[in-house]
Amino acid sequence: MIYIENIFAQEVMDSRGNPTIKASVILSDGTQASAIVPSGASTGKREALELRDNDPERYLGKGVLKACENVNKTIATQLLGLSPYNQNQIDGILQEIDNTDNFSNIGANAALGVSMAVARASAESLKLPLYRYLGGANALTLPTPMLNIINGGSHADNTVDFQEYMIMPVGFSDFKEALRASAEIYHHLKKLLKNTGHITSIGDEGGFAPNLKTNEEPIEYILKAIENAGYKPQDDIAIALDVASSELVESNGLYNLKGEGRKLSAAELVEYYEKLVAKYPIVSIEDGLSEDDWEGWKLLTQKLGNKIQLVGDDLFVTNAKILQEGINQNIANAILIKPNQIGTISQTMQTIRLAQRNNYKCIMSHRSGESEDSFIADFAVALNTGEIKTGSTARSERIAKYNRLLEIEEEMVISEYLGKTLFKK
Ligand code: 2PG
Ligand code: MG
Repeated sequence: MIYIENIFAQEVMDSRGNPTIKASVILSDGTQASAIVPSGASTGKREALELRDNDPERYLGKGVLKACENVNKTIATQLLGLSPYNQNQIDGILQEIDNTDNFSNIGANAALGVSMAVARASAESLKLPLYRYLGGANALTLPTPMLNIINGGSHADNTVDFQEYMIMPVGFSDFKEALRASAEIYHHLKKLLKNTGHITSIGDEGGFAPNLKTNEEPIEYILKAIENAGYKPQDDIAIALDVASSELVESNGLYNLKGEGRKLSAAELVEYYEKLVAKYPIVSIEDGLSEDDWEGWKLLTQKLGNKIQLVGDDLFVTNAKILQEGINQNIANAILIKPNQIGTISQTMQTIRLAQRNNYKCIMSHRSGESEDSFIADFAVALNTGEIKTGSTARSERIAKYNRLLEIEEEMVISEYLGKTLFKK
């Protein structure tokens, strides 16, 4: 029987220069695999705990040595000798060791690093690609990417309030071509911004971060870039937004659009979204209202729920219990999936399956603080999420995921898996 022989963690860097955990697992057959945990900036209040050292002497308090020690001592002691192939059992033990519902003892960063590394080691020891190990014969679908090409909010130091303006290449039959079109649009957007006197420096997720006057202007720029690149807005390329409005809401319930110098009530903001959706080819809005504004969410879902995708990120925090509550109350129709919001691969899968059973769309997602780890690319294919959000076509930590998806598509074509790649629009 193959068993887990060693587990250890070390502190490495994320894409923002903050420390994060790299967990490694060694199996008795000699297989060694590692995983690096990402980290968010606009985090939801109900996310699982990311354990930081809070020692001001190191990394401005952001060190993760305690979380590493939890892996090296507490977690390793409990998992050594067990089979790596029972992911559910491993993840269940991680939850038991922690004994809270949000990993507030050992840290979700410690738990997720181990959970991912165990899955990867298992796949490698069985000589299966990670997507095939996690998804079995059902792993069929290359996801439609959502590329964040203009960054605002807490991901950039500019005047744009909405956090993410994304393009979705919806009119293509394979991933490779969809990605090519997106990269071409990105370059055209750069040219356009430059020619109109804007800065072309980029934000945390590789999108440009110009100082524009309204939250509509980025959409206008993107539409122009799509046309300049020779594509048709809507038919070839649709627009998706992540407003990340939990970052905009004030204690009086008003949403502060600082860049535009106005404050809106939830009802006014919903009306604004309706106007934007009527005017532009917007197919998806994420976190349109704040995580606590469930009344506002009800209104938003009533008004736009049968027209476009309404995605809960801070709202659901990849948590099956909270998602179930949303399903019961008819709130949103899609969920963003971020494994580190919940803490283990098995819990993430549970949430995805709950969403899929209830016809909620799933979008696999990176965090704004990322690494070269491409786990989520395989995970998206494994669970047929159909969509992935992993930044612009710039910055290697974003490109790592796209390159992995290109590789997976190629692998499926070469192996003539079901005859062709199923890139789902
Ligand atoms: C989001 C994410 C990823 P962060 O809000 O969807 O784009 O940002 O990781 O900062 O929460
Ligand atoms: Mg979000």
